[in-house]
Amino acid sequence: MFKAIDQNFIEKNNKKFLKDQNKDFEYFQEKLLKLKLNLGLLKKKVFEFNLALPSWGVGTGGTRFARFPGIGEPTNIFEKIEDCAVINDLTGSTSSISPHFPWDNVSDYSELKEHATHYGLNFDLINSNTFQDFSNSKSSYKFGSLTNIKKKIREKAIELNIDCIKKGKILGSKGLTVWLGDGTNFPGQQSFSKSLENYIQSMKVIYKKLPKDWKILIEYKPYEPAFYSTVINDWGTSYICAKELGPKALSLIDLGHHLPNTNIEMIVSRLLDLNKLGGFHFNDSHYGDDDLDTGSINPFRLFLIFSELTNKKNFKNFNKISYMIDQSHNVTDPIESLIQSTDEILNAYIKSLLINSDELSSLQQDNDIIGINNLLKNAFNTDVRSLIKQIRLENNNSIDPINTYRKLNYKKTKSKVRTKKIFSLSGIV
Ligand SMILES: [Mn+2]
Repeated sequence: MFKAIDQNFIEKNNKKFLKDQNKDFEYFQEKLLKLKLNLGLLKKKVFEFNLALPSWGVGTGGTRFARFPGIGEPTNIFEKIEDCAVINDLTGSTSSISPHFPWDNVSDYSELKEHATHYGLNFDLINSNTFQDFSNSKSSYKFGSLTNIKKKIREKAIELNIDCIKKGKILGSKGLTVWLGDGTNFPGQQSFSKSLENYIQSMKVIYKKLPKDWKILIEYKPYEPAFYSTVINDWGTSYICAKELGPKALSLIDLGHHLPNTNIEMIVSRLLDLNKLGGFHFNDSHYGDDDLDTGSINPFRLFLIFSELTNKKNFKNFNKISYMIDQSHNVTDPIESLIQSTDEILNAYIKSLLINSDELSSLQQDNDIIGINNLLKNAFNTDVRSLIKQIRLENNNSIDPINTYRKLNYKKTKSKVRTKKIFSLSGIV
């Protein structure tokens, strides 16, 4: 750690927040005593939680209309790693990066791994991209990739995924996330049944190539880019495929990949009960897959999701699940958004740990609904920020990461060296 930012700079900046922090943390500790919670244990749980950053998230995203890039944007995966390291040096919670291939293709993957290690980062799950063409070849993904009616195109998409596994092995990753844009815009355009069958057959070939200690995550989404039907459209379809493939196949929940008002926390519970919850893509949304910053719209929902993950029954599996941020930063500096989102996720996580599972069960036994509501709201309304700050202080990270980051003038400095024009990718990913 502390390769991207001088540790002394962080420490110096922390000093001006110390007085307030000590006061706030004292108050929080009193709260913990009342709740009969062990501070050491709580700190350990937060410290052990790892959140992966998406390589594409440090660049400015865009809508399908346009992209408005900021200054000093990373122009390649090496620079993206550098930006991720800035976030990790400041927050101490994001020591891994999730690459996307072919976007992040390089000529030497050992060199890439070394570069990340130098910055104190490792590689999380690999993402394969078969939702766009990367060459002018005739075998286009226009009508689908792993589910395409043409065998030759399915084989090409399978090959791309296998290639991702090969790259991931060198990088030290332990899994592959597959999300497809495959679907249709017209009734009757494709057979629902045949395309799902093609998907399962294609995934079986990829599954066979997985190393022993790898997992493969099936990400679902109801619509977009296909607007009439999507092959892997919901958690049920994802679960059926994961079950068909075997124990290494699990479902991935991207919070934005649901129709409005879907009870996501209930899906979390279901998939946990079925032992098929493999990972999360965190973001927030208001209308559809908006890819807004996590917790910026509905922090209470995020808290309820974590409450399912951390309850007495499920917590043993908490650290087996992969957690990643997946959002598109159109109007902010992506580094600031990712710091803020990390804070929102930690806030929701810690607040969920304040819920007493036994007390909740007993209130449920009595059908004491107001009591239950109070129990949840008391946890949700507790200000846990001083705990996050304290952990950062003790681990030499920044008490106020955004403040420290702004003092760095990082992007302005980078804009002098990152002068290469980036290929403009419009569209949310
Ligand atoms: Mn996603």
